[in-house]
Amino acid sequence: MAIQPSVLVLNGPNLNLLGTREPHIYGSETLDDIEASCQETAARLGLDIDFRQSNHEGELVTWIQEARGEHDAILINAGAYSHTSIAILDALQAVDLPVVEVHLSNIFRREPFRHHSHVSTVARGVICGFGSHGYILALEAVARLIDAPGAA
Ligand code: CA2
Repeated sequence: MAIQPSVLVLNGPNLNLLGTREPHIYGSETLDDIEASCQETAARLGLDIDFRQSNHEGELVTWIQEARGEHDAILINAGAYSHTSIAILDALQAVDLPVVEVHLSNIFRREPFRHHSHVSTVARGVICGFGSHGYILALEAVARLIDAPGAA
């Protein structure tokens, strides 16, 4: 069987707490639930995914750097680092892979400090406000961008 395109799915700080607190903002699913739906979607789309979470900016930067030659695209919810991290922005720029950004909440309906995302300045597109379903929509967008076998 042919090798399938591979997508690195990165989740930033505090997203490991999903499903335990603030369900009115982030929904009641855990990050494991989201990974399971992403794996199902990836199988349908003919993609491999490598799904990870870190609370550490440097670890996310290292994973982005290491994606070169290993993955075909990056899907990222950088959490609060979206709004603050030039280091993650620089790494995404340097790796030169298509980037799709996702947020569970609609960051534009929230506090003004969430309205700007450094990640958005390098992303091919952004999906926000649809809760965990946003990850599915984002994977479908990635599949199209990289011509995955099951892309619509
Ligand atoms: O809406 C999103 O996906 C965010 O990236 C989530 C980040 C937030 O800083 C961004 O502005 C928008 C926060 C993730 C924190 O997740 C928690 C989950 C449960 C309990 C507490 C925090």
